[in-house]
Amino acid sequence: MDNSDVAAVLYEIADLLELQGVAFKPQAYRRAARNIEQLDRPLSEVVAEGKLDEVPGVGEALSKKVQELLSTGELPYLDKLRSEVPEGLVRMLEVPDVGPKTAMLLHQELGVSSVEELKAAALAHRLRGVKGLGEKTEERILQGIKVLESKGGRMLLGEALPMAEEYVEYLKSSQRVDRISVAGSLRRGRDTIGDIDILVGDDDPGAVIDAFAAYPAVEAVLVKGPTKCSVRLDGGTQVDLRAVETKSYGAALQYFTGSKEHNVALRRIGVEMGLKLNEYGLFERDSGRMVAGATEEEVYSALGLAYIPPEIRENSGEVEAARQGRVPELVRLDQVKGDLHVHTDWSDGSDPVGKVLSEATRRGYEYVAITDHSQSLKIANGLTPERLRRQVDAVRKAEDLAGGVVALAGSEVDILPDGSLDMPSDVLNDLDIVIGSVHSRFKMDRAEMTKRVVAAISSGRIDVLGHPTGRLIGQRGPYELDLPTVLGAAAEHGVCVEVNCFPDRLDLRDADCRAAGARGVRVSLGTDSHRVEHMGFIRLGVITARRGWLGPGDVLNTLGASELAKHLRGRRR
Ligand code: DGT
Ligand code: CA
Ligand code: CA
Ligand code: ZN
Repeated sequence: MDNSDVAAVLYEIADLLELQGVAFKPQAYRRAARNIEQLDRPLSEVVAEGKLDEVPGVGEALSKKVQELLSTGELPYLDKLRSEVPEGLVRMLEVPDVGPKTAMLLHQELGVSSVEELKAAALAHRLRGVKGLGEKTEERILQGIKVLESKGGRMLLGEALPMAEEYVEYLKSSQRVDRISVAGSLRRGRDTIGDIDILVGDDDPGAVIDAFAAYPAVEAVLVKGPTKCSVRLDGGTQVDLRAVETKSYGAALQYFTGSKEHNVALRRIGVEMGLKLNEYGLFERDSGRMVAGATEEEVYSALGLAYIPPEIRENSGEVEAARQGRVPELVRLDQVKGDLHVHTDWSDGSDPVGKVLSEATRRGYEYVAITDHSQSLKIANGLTPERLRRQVDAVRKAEDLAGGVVALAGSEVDILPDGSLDMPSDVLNDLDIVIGSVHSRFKMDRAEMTKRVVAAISSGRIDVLGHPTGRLIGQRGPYELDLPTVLGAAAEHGVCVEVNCFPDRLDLRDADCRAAGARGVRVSLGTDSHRVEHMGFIRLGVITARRGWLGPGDVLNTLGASELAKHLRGRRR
């Protein structure tokens, strides 16, 4: 159990207590949980030194529970609470905008005790009759249920990708295997993944299938046969393995990468040419002779198509483009020369500037932008103008010590509800890069929100519009925003739009990236890192940009350090 596991238990206790109508205690549990999360060393160490009760908020009673949890991994008190509260009521807390207080209220007033019942009550407009709730809340809750449903059992790309890579590495190292790749939506890089698909090309796949089923993280083997196996991992993720002969590997990879719609379009082309396409190869319909199959390239080529990268196989114009030999060149990770959105311990990040610069150097970057929050974002310890000026000096000094990597002194400045910026212009003008972001009043109506964002873009003070739609996958939909109008303003004022690479953001999303590219608006890739480990999320942004058909010329941070500086200097002041 690490600190965040312990904190998660305390948060759950707080929710359960609140659902029972217990006063005060929930806040105490949350406070302790927050402080434990923020500790900079393992709780077990603190316990070993007998200093647990020195952690703020952890009193005597709590300290006993935490120790019990750490030593046994269990807590009967939690089990007891869980048994006292209906499970459906707990699941209601997953609906955005439904906290324990609201859930309790709805339970008492309307007898609602599951998400399904909540949805029915909201659709029947029974929520608006409950004191303290109104029409607006009712709409928000319905919207929240929709967001929850849309995520379904899906998992984030940023979670699935490392999980699948680890699995593939394990298979490669434990068994000789001819060919192996991830396939499905994961290979196409969708922002959420239903299940993980892995394809093996080998003429004797028995051993690798056995190894697949014996993977330590497997909780249950669902299906196992000579050419396929499906498992469920601890935590519930399903993984499908398919094995084909090496000579069919390319056709199978094409087939199992999908999308279904893309495959249908390809098969149709095959039919017109008198060919049959399936997961075993491309065959002449009449003679049955195999025309292609070992590689994807030869399959596409035999269909008269240029190779189509997996990320754009969604039947949204790519087949036509490939027929005309006009498949766009897509941006690659190795073309990205720096990260343009990083937080440090000056605001709500946990690492100092120097550590960020070391990580940028380690990644082979030419530059990295330090972009902490501005003062109106109080919970994030946003910087006042004075602190930002001091930070600029600190960034310059750190750059001198860093040995080569360029440190861009920047800010992620709040776009206030009236469209003004949370930092005086003279301070902004001394920065190397400015991201403007909306962090408050998400529920403005469409016209107001659009006006707010366009005002910031037109101010001439920001270089990048940060996480432009504000969506959090599975938690919060995009705010009401007229994106074409925003992109039009960005084009006019030469402002870039961000592809925020954080796994639950990926904002702009793929389709919106494509809209930006079509209007000649460049995107800026930023990880929004709050610790240096997050800087690895950059590849998720690259995948998203690729799904939006963007090439290196559409992405601001493919510029080298000096061209980037020239671009940025030319824009403001
Ligand atoms: P997911 O898992 O929901 O995120 O989406 P996918 O695309 O990974 O779908 P999945 O796992 O059901 O199947 C993997 C691929 O296999 C899919 O992208 C295309 C191919 N595939 C599966 N079923 C069919 C089918 O009935 N027809 C065709 N043409 N292809 C299929
Ligand atoms: Ca899949
Ligand atoms: Ca599958
Ligand atoms: Zn932000």
